[in-house]
Amino acid sequence: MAEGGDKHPLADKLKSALDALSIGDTKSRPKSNYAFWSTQPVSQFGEAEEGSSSATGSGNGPIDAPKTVADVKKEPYALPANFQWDDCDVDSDQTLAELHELLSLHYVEDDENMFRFAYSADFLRWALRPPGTRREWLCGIRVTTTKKLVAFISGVPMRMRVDGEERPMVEINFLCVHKKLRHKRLAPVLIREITRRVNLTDIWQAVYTAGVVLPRPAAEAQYWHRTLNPRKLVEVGFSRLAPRMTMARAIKLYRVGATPTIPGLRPMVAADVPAVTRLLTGYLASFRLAPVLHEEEVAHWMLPVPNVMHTYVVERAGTGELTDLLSFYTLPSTVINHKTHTSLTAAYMFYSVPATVPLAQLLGDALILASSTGHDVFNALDIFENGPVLRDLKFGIGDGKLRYYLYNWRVAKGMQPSDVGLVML
Ligand code: MYA
Repeated sequence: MAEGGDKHPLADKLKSALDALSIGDTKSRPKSNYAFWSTQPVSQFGEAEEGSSSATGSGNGPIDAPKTVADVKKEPYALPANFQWDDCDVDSDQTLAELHELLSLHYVEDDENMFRFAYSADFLRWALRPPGTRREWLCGIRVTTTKKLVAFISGVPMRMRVDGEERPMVEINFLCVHKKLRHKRLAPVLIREITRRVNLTDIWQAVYTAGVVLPRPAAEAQYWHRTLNPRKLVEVGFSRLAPRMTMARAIKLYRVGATPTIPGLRPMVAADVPAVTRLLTGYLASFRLAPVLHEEEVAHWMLPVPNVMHTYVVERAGTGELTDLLSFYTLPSTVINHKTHTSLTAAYMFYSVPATVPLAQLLGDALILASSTGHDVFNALDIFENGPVLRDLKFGIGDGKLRYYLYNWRVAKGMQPSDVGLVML
C-alpha cells in the first residue's frame, strides 16, 4: 500500500498458506529519510544500541529533556484551510457511526488492496472508552463546511512497565486519513496534536504498533495465521492450496474439535475480575514490555463483549480457584471487490495465562472456540511464549512484521518478541 502505513496481518497473507512457507520479509528496510520522524523524540536508526544517556541507570529513559505542562503549547496545531479539529464523542451513536464509516472505508488495507480492517462499532466503542479515557484524545479532523469526518487518531491511557520501570503512557491507535487526503502531511499534524493534548495531562510517553518501518522499533513481532475455514480463505485469496494439496485434504488437516478439552474452562464473569487481575499481574511481570492492569482495567479489557471479546478462565473443580486464562478478540475484514464474499472474520489472540495448562492446550482450545463461533482464521503474534508452540498448532508464518514503538522512551537493549507482553488492538 502507499507509503506502507499498514499493520494489516492480511498484508502478510500466507503466500503458501497451506504448506506454511515463509517467503521472507521484503518491507523491513528503513527509508533513507524520515522528514517528520527524524524530528521526534524517538530512537533513530544508526544510534548505538547501548545509549549513554540514562535516566534510570539501565541506559533506558526519556529522550526529550524534561518538560512540564507549563511548557506545552496551549493552542491546537494549525490545520490547512477548510479543516477543523473535533473531539470525537464515541458515546454519541452518530459520532460513532461517522468514525466507523471513516475507518471502514479508509483504514488499514493489505498491500494488494484485497482486505481492509472492518472494526465493528461495538468494537470501537469498547476499544476507545477504557477507564481514564479522555474525549480530547479521540482526535478527529472534519471539513469545516460539510463537517465530514476525514481523519482521526486515538489515545487511551495505559500504565506500562518497560524493563521494570512503570510509567503512565497512552496507547496510540486508529491513525487514519481519508484516501483523498493522503500524502498531504496530515498524519504528522495529527501526531503532533495528540502529543500536545497528552502532554497537557503530564504524560510524556506513548506506545504504538505499525506494520511500517519507522525510527525505531523497540521490538519486531511476526504474525502467524491458523487456517480455520480453508475453503473460504482460498476463495477470497487469503490462502492458496499448496501443490499436491486438495481442498478435501486441507479441510481434514485444519479441522478442529467441536468442544474445548480443558476441564473447568468457562467464560469469564464479573466476579472473576480480582482473580484474573492476580493471574495477569503475575504472568505479565515476566515480560520486559507489558501493561500494568488494575481491576478496573481488567474489568474493561477482559470481560467478554458479544462479538468482540472472548475470555475464558479455567476453574479448578472443588476449590473454585482460577488457574489459567485464555482470550481472543474478533476483528472482521472487508473483502474488497469480491463476487461472493464481502467479509472475512479473524480471531486475534489477546491475553492468555498458562499456569496449570500448557499454552499449546490453551491455544488449541482457543482455536476450537474461535472456529465454533464462525471465525475463518486465527491470528497470533510470536510475542509472549507463543513462538515455540505455533507451528505445532498448524499456524503458518506470515511474511511481514508488526513493529512495537515507544515515544520518548529509549530502550537501551533491543527486545525480542518473547520480551513483549503487550497486545494492541
Ligand atoms: S498504525 C495504522 C496506521 N493507519 C493506516 O495504515 C490506515 C491507512 N493509511 C492512512 O490512513 C494513511 O496512510 C496514514 C498516513 C494516516 C497512515 N504511523 O500525512 P502523510 C509517516 C506513524 O503525508 P499519509 C497506527 O494507528 C510517514 O513515515 N507514522 O501520509 C499507529 C511520514 O513521515 P516521515 C506514519 O499516507 C499510529 C508521514 O507519516 C505511519 O497521508 C502511531 C507522512 O504523512 C504510521 N502508521 O498518512 C502514530 N504511516 O516523513 C504515532 C506513515 O517521517 C504516535 N507515517 O517519513 C506517536 C505517539 C504520539 C503520542 C505521544 C504522547 C506522549
